[in-house]
Amino acid sequence: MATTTAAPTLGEAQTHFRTCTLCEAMCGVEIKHDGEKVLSIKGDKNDPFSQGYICPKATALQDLHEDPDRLRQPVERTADGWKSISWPEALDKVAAGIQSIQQKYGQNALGVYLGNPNVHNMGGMLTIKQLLTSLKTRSRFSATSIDQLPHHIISMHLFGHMLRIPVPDVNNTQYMLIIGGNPLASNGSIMTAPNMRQKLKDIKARDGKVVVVDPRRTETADIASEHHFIRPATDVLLLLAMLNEIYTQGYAKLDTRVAALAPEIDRLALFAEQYTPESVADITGITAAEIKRIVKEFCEAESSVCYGRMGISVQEFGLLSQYLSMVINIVTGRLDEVGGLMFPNPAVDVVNSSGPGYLGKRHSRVSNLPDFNGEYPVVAMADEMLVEGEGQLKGFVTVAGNPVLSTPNGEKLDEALSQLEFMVSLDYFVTETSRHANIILPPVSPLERDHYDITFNGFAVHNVAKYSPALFDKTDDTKHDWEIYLGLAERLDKDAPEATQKERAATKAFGPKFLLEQGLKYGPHKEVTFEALVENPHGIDLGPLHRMLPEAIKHADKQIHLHVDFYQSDLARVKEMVQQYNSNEIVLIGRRHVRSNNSWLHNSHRLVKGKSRCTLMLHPQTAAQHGIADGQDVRVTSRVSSVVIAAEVTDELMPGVVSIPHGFGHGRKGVKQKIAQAHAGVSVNDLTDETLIDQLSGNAAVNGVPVQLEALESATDDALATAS
Ligand SMILES: Nc1nc2c(c(=O)[nH]1)N[C@H]1C(S)=C(S)[C@@H](COP(=O)(O)OP(=O)(O)OC[C@H]3O[C@@H](n4cnc5c(=O)[nH]c(N)nc54)[C@H](O)[C@@H]3O)O[C@H]1N2
Ligand SMILES: Nc1nc2c(c(=O)[nH]1)N[C@H]1C(S)=C(S)[C@@H](COP(=O)(O)OP(=O)(O)OC[C@H]3O[C@@H](n4cnc5c(=O)[nH]c(N)nc54)[C@H](O)[C@@H]3O)O[C@H]1N2
Ligand code: SF4
Ligand SMILES: [Mo]
Repeated sequence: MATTTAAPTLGEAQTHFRTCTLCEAMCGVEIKHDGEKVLSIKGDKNDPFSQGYICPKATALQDLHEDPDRLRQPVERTADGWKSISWPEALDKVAAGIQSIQQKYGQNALGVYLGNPNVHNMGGMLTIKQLLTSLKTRSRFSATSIDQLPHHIISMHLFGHMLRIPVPDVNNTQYMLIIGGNPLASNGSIMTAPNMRQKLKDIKARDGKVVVVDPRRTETADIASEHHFIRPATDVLLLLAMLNEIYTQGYAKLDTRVAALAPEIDRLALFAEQYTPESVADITGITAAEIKRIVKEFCEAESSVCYGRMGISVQEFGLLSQYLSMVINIVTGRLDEVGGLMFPNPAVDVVNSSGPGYLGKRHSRVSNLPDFNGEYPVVAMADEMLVEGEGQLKGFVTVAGNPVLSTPNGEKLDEALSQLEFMVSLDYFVTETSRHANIILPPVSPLERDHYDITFNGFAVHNVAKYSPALFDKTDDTKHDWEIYLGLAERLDKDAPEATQKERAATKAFGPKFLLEQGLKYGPHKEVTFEALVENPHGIDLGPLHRMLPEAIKHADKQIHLHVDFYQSDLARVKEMVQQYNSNEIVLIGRRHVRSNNSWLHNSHRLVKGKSRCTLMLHPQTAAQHGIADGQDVRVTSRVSSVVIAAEVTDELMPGVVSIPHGFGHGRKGVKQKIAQAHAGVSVNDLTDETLIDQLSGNAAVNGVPVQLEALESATDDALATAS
């Protein structure tokens, strides 16, 4: 037992402090327990970072831990269904399965997909390279390419490392422009910031402004100073027009400390030359006068920051849009300044221990899409399995991922997975994806492992450090993710170099916290030792964000490389989009709800109870045009498939835009999550299109997907009247 109370006795209420690992916000939780069971989960008021804040999902830590559907033992798929097998047998069989594929078809015929929860897992983060090295395959994929890939490419280009990503200094800004992010539902992303509701209210309370640009009037928009609807995937035009206006009005500051670090800065004026606010108003849906006012207020505010998230990352111009957002921060003097976009200074700086990243060293076999840092885009995955020829994927490993629900054209991937010769999933559940596996290897629950946030301290809006021991000891017949990785690595890579063998042995003997200690030793805060972390169970406050340039730049010349030519080349695609734009098309976007977490917390009754959240949101005017009434079933059809889903008519959506949340679709045969199955919904990724991508980065484009709507049964006149 590793709790913060000494000599615990079973049955007695004790208190344990830890960091919630379910989303990026890193909230401190206070867990009352009796040594065996969780009694309550509350916010930890003494956590210097989250100060008592938690969201409704925190209780899911308990639900997940106790979930009877969660696997505790490896299972093997047999003709008579799933059968439990022992760990040694499971690991041996998986290793044999992988080796057999690679011997028969070559190393790269084995694919691997890493899902999102990997980055929330200390042991996983610190040891995943052991697994990846031992798999010896170049066919790697991850959720990055349906998420934050643009951020990595920009940071690699500009600052010399894919993980050197600046974040909004929300605690100090006087003007926050949020384009395509909904932190009130998501609790923030690439911006680790618990209690965004309070932080945004604070901006307004100090006479600042919060401005939201989003095709949906979101929970965040509701508490903002103002909200502007925008046609999905046209943000690139808004951002170009903003840049144009910044130069036209003489707001560009080219003599700042940071501008002096960017030799190409003089070339940026020409970038947006053709894109006046007037020229983009019709397509974006935002008037020229409004764009000009936003620019004026942004530039004249004491401090300001432009922040874009999923809404602009995961669409056809994801990389160029994020680049323009960064460029706007740079030319207005907001990068590396208080209240602007600033670099965190975490106690374990992963930038020190990983490569800078690279783009397009190789291209995917079938779709010829560029890899990033050794990973091909997820949109390429199904074709790599389905299209015959040398290098076709015949075996597959998924680690903490559910790509059938989370990546475009899920039905095609579903089909592709069913044709593999061998598949293994590291997952808690028999999911839409892992049901195709021959063997599922389940790790322990988040409450059974220790944690230091390797990833999200790097995106935190205030510098902190916190270590949480495991709350409950795991039993002997269960395994950590990292133990599974090592178990496979030992079997697959017996001849590994001595250094690798040594690291494996040490990790096995001391656990991944030995790697954490090393990370702390090489980090920038020498006072943050492992012992200091143990002595401060609520966490250590390392102070507000501060100027980090030029030291934070990893390029040898300590300069910001704007790569203007690379980004400017994408303007040809923008021009084409403008020429072909069809404003009558209905387009689909996604959404998140505060009680959701991608595809995998729908088996918690507390989180899914109440009215169904898997609905098609659409504006009354769009509904009326298609004869759709509130609650009526609608067939939504895209290039790839169609789904039937109930309409939720609401003026939250911009006319012409419809929204379906992702992560649902649990009705597929063979899934074993009873509560989720009872709230199955449909998968929006059965509509999203693997051929609709951001060509510059290879990132998926799940926002702005053209769809057709068809009301399934004629609605009554009464219902139609309420919809119009
Ligand atoms: N249309 C649309 N699609 C999207 C998005 C969108 O906005 N719209 N968002 C995208 C984004 S941002 C992301 S990050 C991806 C997520 O995509 P994925 O990572 O593929 O999917 P998740 O739903 O997070 O599934 C995680 C799986 O890991 C398991 N799991 C949870 N914790 C652990 C653990 O500690 N160890 C192991 N081994 N398994 C664990 C869960 O049971 C679950 O099956 O989805 C993307 N897909
Ligand atoms: N409750 C909850 N929290 C989560 C998650 C979850 O599933 N549930 N997932 C976690 C993960 S993995 C991530 S990556 C983060 C994501 O964090 P966020 O990016 O903050 O989350 P989203 O809700 O996807 O916000 C995207 C917003 O963009 C808008 N949008 C869609 N298309 C466009 C467009 O073309 N232009 C513009 N301007 N806006 C557009 C959507 O309406 C939406 O409001 O959330 C994390 N936190
Ligand atoms: S906001 Fe995120 S980290 Fe905080 S309690 Fe909710 S799920 Fe956990
Ligand atoms: Mo994500």
